[in-house]
Amino acid sequence: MNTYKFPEGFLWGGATAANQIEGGFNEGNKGLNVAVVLPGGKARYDILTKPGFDFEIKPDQYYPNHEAIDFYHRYKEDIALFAEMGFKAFRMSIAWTRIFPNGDEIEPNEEGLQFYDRVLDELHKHGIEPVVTISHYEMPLHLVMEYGGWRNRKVVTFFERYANTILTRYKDKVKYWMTFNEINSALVMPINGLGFSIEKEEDRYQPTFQAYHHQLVASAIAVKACHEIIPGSEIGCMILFAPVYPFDSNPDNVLHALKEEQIFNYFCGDVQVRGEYPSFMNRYFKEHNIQLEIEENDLEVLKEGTVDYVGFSYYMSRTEKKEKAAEDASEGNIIGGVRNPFLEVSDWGWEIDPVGLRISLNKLYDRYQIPLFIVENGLGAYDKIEEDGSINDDYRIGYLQEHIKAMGEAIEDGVDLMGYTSWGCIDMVSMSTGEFSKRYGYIYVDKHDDGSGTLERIKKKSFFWYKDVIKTNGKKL
Ligand code: BGP
Repeated sequence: MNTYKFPEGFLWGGATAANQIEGGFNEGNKGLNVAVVLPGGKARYDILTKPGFDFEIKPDQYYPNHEAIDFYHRYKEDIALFAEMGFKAFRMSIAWTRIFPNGDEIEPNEEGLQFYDRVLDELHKHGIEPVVTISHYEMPLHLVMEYGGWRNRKVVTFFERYANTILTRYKDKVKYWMTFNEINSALVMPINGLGFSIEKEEDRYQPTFQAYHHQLVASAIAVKACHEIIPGSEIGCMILFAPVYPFDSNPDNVLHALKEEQIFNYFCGDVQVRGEYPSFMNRYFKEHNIQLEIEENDLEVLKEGTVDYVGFSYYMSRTEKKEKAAEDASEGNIIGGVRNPFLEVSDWGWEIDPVGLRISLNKLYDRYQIPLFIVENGLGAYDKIEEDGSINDDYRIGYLQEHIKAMGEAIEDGVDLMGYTSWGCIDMVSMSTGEFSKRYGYIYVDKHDDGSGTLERIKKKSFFWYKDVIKTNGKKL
């Protein structure tokens, strides 16, 4: 047993996203969204960055895995497995396109609303608290094609209608909400977050930050609505957080790392927690010729729509060097930087840094002084089924043990940490690669990159390990 003290009521659980688990991509009148339409991460970017979106949507363009893991039909079985592990919380997203198939309709799609009624009721049947992401990289494709994604101010109105609809519908079933998944990721993954990408790197700043402004206003509107519609609810922002290390003690590299941390890690969080643009953005806007179009009440809305907690994903740290690094980060490191020689990497080249999680928790809590919630953290790895049918994912247990220890240390450092929903509590489609072989789950799903498989669920060794962690509130790691 260890000495870490996790708070009573700590929200142990797991995290998922609609587009990566549900399937049923066109069932129940659901519309198409950016995330599930095109094969793999790279293919999706290439096609969507061609001017004028000159592609047709053909059946063979869908993920070979467009049924994902078929949570749409198997949610009762999966939720029973989460309950067997003792989950206190389950992070899920609501697919915007199940509620408004094209995104710009006036009336919602009742069949979509009823699906999430059933899922939320099933979670409560097992005493599991839903933690709902309003938009998890799942923008309706029609809003991308017809309006240009978040560049278009009209999308704020469409999002407000969507958020009000689900907040009202599920006000008695969901206490914990968050607005946009990894809202800051658009700087490295524009399609997922903002629903568009710009061909030439140097042209991207103005449209990206105007789109960010629209999304941040939309987030604040949803936060205000949540507080009005659901008294006692807690709604957070959600940031992809990666602490930035300077390459060495050269002050130029230390300053470069600080500026990278400000724009990537803090810009969106500052607006959503403090309710205003941070002053360091004034210089950034000037240096990148960004003139935001800010409507009359926008700044007041930002001020009123501040969040109750900071949700964030943690996978890795980032090491930055002012001059273009000789050796760039391992290609799997989707947020860039240079290779950190002190860190091992995963099967997909993501650096493994549990101390970085303790650093992240201290930095975020020092800055915001409101509860933190780790809503994504996990190890994507190749898993192997042994002769006897067992899956001995000791590498995943080791990864999670070290990161949970880092959480325990941070709590002793004085951090107010409210929960941990590890990423990919069940195997699913990888967001960045469209692959199945990149497995995160405590539960194996028999599904493969070529689309084959029985969809059978198999408990891995980590399933039983995590069950004990939750049962002992983190004492038994
Ligand atoms: C985060 C996304 C998740 C999930 C995770 C793992 O950025 O919020 O949806 O996909 O990354 O990434 P991947 O699935 O590419 O391994």
